[in-house]
Amino acid sequence: MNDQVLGWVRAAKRIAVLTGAGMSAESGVPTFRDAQTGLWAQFDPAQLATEEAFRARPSMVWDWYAFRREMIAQVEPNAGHKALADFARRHPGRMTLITQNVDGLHQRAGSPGVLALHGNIFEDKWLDPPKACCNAAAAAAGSPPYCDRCGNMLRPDVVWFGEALPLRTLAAAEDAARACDLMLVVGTSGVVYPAAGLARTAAGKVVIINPHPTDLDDAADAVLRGTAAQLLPQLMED
Ligand code: BV8
Repeated sequence: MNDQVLGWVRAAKRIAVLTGAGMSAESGVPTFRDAQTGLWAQFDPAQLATEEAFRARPSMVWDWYAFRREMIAQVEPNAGHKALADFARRHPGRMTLITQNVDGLHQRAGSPGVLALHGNIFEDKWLDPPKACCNAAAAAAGSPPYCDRCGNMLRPDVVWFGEALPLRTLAAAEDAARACDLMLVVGTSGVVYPAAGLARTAAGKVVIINPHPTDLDDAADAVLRGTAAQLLPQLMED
């Protein structure tokens, strides 16, 4: 373990953590870089995770999310998720956890106040603004479920490409980046904005934890070539 980075963690009063899909890789959740499986193998997630794709092929996109939900429901938070949650519990108010992940694993590990920039794959919302007849609890079964009075469809409550991030969540994440004296950037390729931009607005030192090079390596004060479940328990041991 890098003693200099360990020293930065021990000395930091305000730690911001930004995580991506690599955070959940050791729980068994494929990352976006990983090849897609089955029916969706020929699609790039950035093509599927869009309102346009959903309106064009609602049942295929809905089934992709249903497949991902079923897979995520069967996995557990890994040692990396737990190390972050346990640190936050031992040091209340010292860490702000910002995630691009929609899998809810940080929340299940017990991390408080998770800033989920891209939503939650297990939540639904109406595709079009709901009318008085649109009652999600009574939606007609289907892929996707829909309002049998007006035809409005339910969609996953995640942020698709081309959609704005939840303003308050993003503002809180930007505040945490500007106020931190250390930012840990874990398991993200740093390709998707505005989330990746947080690593470039961090006031404090930036430490990247990733087994492979990322688009953010140039912004880092230190790069730890390793995995989330291996390195985070060592880093967050205090
Ligand atoms: C928006 C939810 C505007 C859905 C996702 C500049 C500024 C603003 C926008 C843009 C911009 N440039 C381009 C854009 C547009 C776009 C974008 O960024 N495109 C990219 C492709 C270039 N951004 C958007 O569209 C965003 N919206 O800007 O709206 C706007 C404003 C006002 C009004 C209207 C519109 C919305 C982006 C959110 C998209 N939704 N997820 C779903 O999940 O289905 S993004 C999704 O992909 C994930 O949430 C995640 O964010 C991203 C994948 O990235 P990573 O998490 O980094 O994962 P990846 O697989 O890439 O990498 C994994 C990493 O882990 C690797 O580095 C690997 O080495 C590492 N790893 C592997 N194993 C391990 C590991 N690390 C540690 N341990 C291990 N064991």
